[in-house]
Amino acid sequence: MSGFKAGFLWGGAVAAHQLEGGWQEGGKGISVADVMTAGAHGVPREITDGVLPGKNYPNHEAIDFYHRYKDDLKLFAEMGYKCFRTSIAWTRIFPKGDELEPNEAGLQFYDDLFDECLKLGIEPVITLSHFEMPYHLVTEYGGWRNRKLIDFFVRFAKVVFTRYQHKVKYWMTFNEINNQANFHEDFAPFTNSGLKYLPGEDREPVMYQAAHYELVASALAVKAGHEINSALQIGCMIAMCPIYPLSCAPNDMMMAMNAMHRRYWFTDVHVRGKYPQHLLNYFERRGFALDITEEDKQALTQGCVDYIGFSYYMSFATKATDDNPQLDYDETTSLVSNPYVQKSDWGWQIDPVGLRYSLNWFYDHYQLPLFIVENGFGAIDVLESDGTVNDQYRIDYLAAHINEMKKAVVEDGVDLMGYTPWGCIDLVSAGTGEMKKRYGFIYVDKDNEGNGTLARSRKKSFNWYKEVIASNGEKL
Ligand code: P53
Repeated sequence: MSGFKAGFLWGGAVAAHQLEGGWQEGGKGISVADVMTAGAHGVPREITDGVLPGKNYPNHEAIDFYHRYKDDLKLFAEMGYKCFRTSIAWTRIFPKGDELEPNEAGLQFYDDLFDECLKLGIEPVITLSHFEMPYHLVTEYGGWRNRKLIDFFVRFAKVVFTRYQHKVKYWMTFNEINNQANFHEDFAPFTNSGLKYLPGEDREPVMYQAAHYELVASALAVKAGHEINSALQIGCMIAMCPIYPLSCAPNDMMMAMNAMHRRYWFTDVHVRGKYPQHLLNYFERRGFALDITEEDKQALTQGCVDYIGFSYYMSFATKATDDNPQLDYDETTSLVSNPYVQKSDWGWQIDPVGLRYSLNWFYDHYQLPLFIVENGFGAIDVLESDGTVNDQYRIDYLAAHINEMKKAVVEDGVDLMGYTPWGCIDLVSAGTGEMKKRYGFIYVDKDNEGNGTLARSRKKSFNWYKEVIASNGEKL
């Protein structure tokens, strides 16, 4: 093969809560993203008890895509997008999450959005749950620690699969489901699973329980989706940060292997429909008594995913230490800095080769088609007086990654479906809630405090990416 296959899905990616705004429009309910304030690098976002006066909630307005999507999609079409990845805000369809009937105004919004995409020749790629579950499910049910959420999620999935089956072919269930492997911090458990830990609670088994219910819900959704329409392609979505050993010392290598086990077992369950033995042994060693029924196991085998969607931003590194004889990986304490790579202003390690490695790792393990549904460079952009942004650093980052992606396809034979860089239009950062951590090809005039006209303008990378797509990845 000389390059990317015909029909390669070039595009861009976003998530509903990070760009739509309109947080109370069309009957939308409050989501977990609506109760998170703005933070900064090193300053965590605050998760408040409901929406409180006087706090800065950046997702409430975001970039007002809810009202401006027609113009924004035109800009994506101008770049030549073949596809556009976004999510459906669960709270637009089921405002509280536990209703029996969906909210028609929310369904209509996505009908209009998808129609507009298709009119422009852009195929929607849809995530069902991207960090925005109904907040009511947190306060009433304790989030995904409660088995009842399986039914609520599956109901939501069935409604949208049925409604959009002729408009949307590519789906993913839970965004970056494995982020919650980082359970000591409050961010990932809340955004992934609506988990608020109790003081002194042993967090780790709660995380495994919530993830189990999500994996069962995902499998049931995949099965239902295929029954509704066998043409639907339903994938998982994994945050891939490959974990390297800091040195070639044998125990560093074993530590890295254990770390990969602890961060990527989620993919095993999604793809193979069962838990890897290393994790079952770990549960036993730690005495975690999880609620995993025979019925659940059956469901997992019947809802294996069609492809693996994943994000790639950075690689990690780890090492063995004397105080950790079992070489257990703890994402909060076990990571070390890699001396061979640079970092972004937010401390994310920049490693294009890691993308080629990740593609090979996934393909060696699972032999399923892969879809890079996020990749990008969060940076501070400067708007010049003539309205342009000279973001050569972003072009350099993306070009280096596409180059490695090409090697994985052409030299290594990986089956790659497409590539959708993250935050193709500037939006609210998930991790920090900032506007100034920008990823877009399109600049949005808005700052961290919420000031700005929301005007859009093309950055230098806009024309560059247009050429990349037009040349099917040849002109970098
Ligand atoms: P932000 C951590 C590590 C890798 C990906 O992230 C992550 C996170 C969470 O911060 O999230 C994904 O906005 C996620 C997007 C998010 C994007 O990466 O923190 O799927 O919602 O915006 C970039 O810079």
